[in-house]
Amino acid sequence: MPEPLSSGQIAGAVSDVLQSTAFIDMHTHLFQPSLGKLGLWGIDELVTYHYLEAELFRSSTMEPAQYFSLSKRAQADLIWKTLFVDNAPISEATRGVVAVLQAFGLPTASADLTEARRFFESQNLHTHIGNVLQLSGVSDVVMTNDPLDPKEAPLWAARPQADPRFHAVLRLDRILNKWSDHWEILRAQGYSVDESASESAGEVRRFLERWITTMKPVYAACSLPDTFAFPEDSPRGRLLADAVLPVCRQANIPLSLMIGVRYLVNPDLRLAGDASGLADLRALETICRRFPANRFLVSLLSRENQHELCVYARKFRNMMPFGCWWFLNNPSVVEEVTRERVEMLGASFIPQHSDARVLEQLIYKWRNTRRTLAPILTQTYSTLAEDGRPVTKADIEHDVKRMFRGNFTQFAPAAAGR
Ligand code: FIX
Ligand code: ZN
Repeated sequence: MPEPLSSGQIAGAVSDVLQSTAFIDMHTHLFQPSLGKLGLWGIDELVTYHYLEAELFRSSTMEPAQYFSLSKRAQADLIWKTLFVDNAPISEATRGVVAVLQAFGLPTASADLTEARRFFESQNLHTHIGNVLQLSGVSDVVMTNDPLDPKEAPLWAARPQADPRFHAVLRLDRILNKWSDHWEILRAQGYSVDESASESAGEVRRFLERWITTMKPVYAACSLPDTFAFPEDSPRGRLLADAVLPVCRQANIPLSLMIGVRYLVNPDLRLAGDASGLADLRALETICRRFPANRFLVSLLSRENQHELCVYARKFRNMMPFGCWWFLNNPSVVEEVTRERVEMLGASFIPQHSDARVLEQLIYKWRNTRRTLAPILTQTYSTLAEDGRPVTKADIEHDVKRMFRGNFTQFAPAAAGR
């Protein structure tokens, strides 16, 4: 019988377990090396992350159009000067860049990016990926792969070499949210589909099956607006019910629903132009109830939707809440959301994903997650011990492994291959 921890030992045990458990990062925009230039890394990409672009325009008089006409290097120089030199990098996203520089022993308060550029330019990508995963405490990275992305789709046709550390995801935003812009592309590829998608379900199933064979995705995914409704008399409503969900059942993969985006509320900001909105979760309720044989990984963008999500997770075991997505990925909100999830769901949820778009972001996003979770888990186990149930290190290991590995591989067994 493992020794129960004394109240003074719990914090140390929690921190040990968080540090020693390798996490599965179940949603990123990173790419395996064989997908080439799609994968972003290095200081210029870190500094021009769309989170920082949004912050730049609050501290600079430059018009977005002028900013986007600059070279990547000039954009990075401007953001570095504005947000890291002229102002202290106190926001979550700017502090993240500082943490990455520190992790590689680079100066964090330089006047420019010369030394940082020299360091990253000297890295061998394969070795660098290994170092970054090591520093982040991450064993597996789940990508976001779009079969209709004109840059990405041809790369898959060339049968890219798989990397066991990277897992593919079949991203369906263009099919479900932008059917009117994309049905003719499917038709040009030989699928007899129609504009209203009233006669297209069979052909879309054929398209999805082909890409499941090509990508071997661990799940399918789609982000959805705050106005998402289901059922809905629309191409999205029809294709979700008659194509996507049947194919997911057949392939035994879950569908990830990321709900609550207000797309391009300020289009001038491009990727930084999206916002969040409160969603009516009755769509989610209906989908979970109507499709019990499907599994759903669910993340919601609105802070105000988080309580309902916990309640629905208690009603539908085919739904797995995950992550504090995008604008929620800030310690104050992660803390609030995670405490409530532990109180209502125990360890039956996935606390976080990184949503990293640049490789080295894994370092600070997972450092922050471990830093925010440590006091929450310490208080959770201390309260349990206080209430009379002795706590062992094995209990903590079990729950942390479940939250950052087991819950995901239970819903997405293809990811457990390794
Ligand atoms: O839809 C998504 O996967 C979002 O995460 C992204 O579109 C978003 O731009 C992002 O990078 C959030 O962190
Ligand atoms: Zn994302």
